[in-house]
Amino acid sequence: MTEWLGLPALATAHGGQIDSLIGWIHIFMLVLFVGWLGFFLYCLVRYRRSRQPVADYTGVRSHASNYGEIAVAVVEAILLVGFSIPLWAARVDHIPAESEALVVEVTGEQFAWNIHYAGRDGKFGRTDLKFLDVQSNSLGLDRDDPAGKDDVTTMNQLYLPLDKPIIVKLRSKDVIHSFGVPEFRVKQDAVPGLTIPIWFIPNVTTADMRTRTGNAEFEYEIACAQLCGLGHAKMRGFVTVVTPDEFQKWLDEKSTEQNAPDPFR
Ligand SMILES: [Cu+2]
Repeated sequence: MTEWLGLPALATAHGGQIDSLIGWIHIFMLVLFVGWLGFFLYCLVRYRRSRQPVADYTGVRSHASNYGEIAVAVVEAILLVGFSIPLWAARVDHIPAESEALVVEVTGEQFAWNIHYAGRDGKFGRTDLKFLDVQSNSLGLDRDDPAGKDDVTTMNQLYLPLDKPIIVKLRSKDVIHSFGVPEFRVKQDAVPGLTIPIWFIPNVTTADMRTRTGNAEFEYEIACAQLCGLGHAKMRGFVTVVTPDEFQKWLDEKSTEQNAPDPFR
């Protein structure tokens, strides 16, 4: 229904609602635009100098324009109260239970996205500044913490299973970044000092999207949507949506690989 807007392909369960809201706003604004433009043209002709040589300081006596204004305000109130606020509440207030979702911590930094999975136990390992190493441990994960033994971290590579609620807990190490994935209809600032949850259900795998768009190299891209410094333009991450089985396999492999005993310790 909203193809005429030319939005990016849609790949989440809630995205249709966002698109239809955007569609309705465009329709109402088009009506307003045409209405006001028509009124403007009418005034230009009706009050032209040859027809209205002397200014009338009283102006209109009918209430037609008041009714017009009221109608516009009512339509805007309906947009806000009837559509936007309920949709906003559904996105922000009703976050699914963590037990039914996949929780991923995503931490922005200049200029990359750090991704952290809890691993099989579902518990995130402890992080501490003293373990932080820009090269090898950019989240400061304590690998000796039992909860962290199976954790998986990646940089700029977010793997997600299909059709499962995903809760992304957004953080930032330095300045304000913004996590935006256009196909997911998701965009949220990452603010230093805050942990902000967002959630969505991806419903098209990367492979399906490649077939659908006819682009064999298609990737979902996490674009940092806040100008965050000189390297902002190269702050790109990639989301790969796979089937739940493929996801589990990937996570297990990474977990084994990243938590192999260190021969030098
Ligand atoms: Cu950024």
